[in-house]
Amino acid sequence: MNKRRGFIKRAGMASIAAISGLDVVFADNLPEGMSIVGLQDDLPWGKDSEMTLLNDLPWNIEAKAHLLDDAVTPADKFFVRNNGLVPENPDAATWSLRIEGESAENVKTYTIKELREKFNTYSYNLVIECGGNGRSEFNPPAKGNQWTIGAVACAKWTGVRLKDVLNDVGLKNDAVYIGYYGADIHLSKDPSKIVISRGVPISKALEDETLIAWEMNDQQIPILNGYPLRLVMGGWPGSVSGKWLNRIIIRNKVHDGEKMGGDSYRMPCDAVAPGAKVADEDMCIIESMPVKSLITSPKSGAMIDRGKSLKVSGHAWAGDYKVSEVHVSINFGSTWQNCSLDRPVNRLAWQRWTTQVSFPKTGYYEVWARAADEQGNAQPMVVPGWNPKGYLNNACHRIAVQVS
Ligand SMILES: Nc1nc2c(c(=O)[nH]1)N[C@H]1C(S)=C(S)[C@@H](COP(=O)(O)O)O[C@H]1N2
Ligand SMILES: [Mo]
Repeated sequence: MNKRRGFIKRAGMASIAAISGLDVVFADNLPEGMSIVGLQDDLPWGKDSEMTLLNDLPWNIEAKAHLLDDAVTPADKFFVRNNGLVPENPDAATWSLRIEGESAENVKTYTIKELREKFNTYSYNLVIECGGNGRSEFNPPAKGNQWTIGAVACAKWTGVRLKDVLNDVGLKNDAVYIGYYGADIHLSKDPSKIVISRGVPISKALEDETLIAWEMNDQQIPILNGYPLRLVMGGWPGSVSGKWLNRIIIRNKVHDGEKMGGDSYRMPCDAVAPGAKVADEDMCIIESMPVKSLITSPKSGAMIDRGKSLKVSGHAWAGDYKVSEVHVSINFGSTWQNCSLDRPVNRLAWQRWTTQVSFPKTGYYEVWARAADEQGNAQPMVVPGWNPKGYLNNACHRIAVQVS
């Protein structure tokens, strides 16, 4: 961590309280993912100073749950997951996107201006969640960024439909997959090495909501999040939403680019015991992400007076599917109460849920939230299926509340 710049100053909870004068509420033993991270200097790139820096080479930055309360995640609270180095001085005016491949009828190159002029523009609110969000809780531990709960966001994305562009290029009958390439630079700085080149089956590529986007929240995309052009495919692991997009290839087989094979973004096809070795042929590519939710208000560590009820709210999402219900529990899952749940503003957007909670007596409480999707799948209360890289932890989120 922080091999280069050392942004995070390590400090014990007591000294944080002393330095900042903050009331650090029962901080010592908060549940996993709820602890208060050491003080850090302001993050660069305009990210909110409360975001957590996991790594600065490459940049990896996550949100805390209470930062994700907005229906549309603002740029300064949008997580960053980089596998390589940010391209130097990318420029929207000169950027181009090339489409080719063995299953393309033609090879075509478009500037961003040409994309805007030639095709209809669409905007959708789309959830991007890193496949490794929640990784920090697996045991045995998985290598990689130790994401807690904040590698997820739902912004408004604007661009053209990938399907309109693919149809303009022409798909051969044998087209089954697409793959992307971006302009980021391998950590080794070796120009022949590719940072990441993932893809999706043609069916996902041809969905209405699959965008080649140049705007996030009506602004140019922040450079860390892919300026000037990126793919956005809601509901699938974030790694399919290629940033700094400059090339797409149309494939007649499953795309075999960097991080499509091995343990990358793949899960054991059948569940395995924690720590098991899994043969390559027994690993399956992750597609739609599992149902999940966050409690975004109040912030964990809330202190309330006895007799007052507490408004609890957050978001829920379920990959390609809709969330059908959200429940909360204040007694460690013994009983659950139903929350009110909004419809998504469009397909693949997260859904707001809200409820009012009353606590029967004084003491320490946790509020747990549990979403279920329209297929009948609910979130597990503890960490689900272990896998080598620690993907798809969709266990219930919980916050601590002290009633006195
Ligand atoms: N070119 C490129 N695209 C990329 C990545 C990358 O490192 N390089 N990271 C991927 C991963 S693993 C995720 S989770 C998302 C994160 O998007 P964000 O950084 O905008 O949050 O981008 C994806 N697209
Ligand atoms: Mo990711």
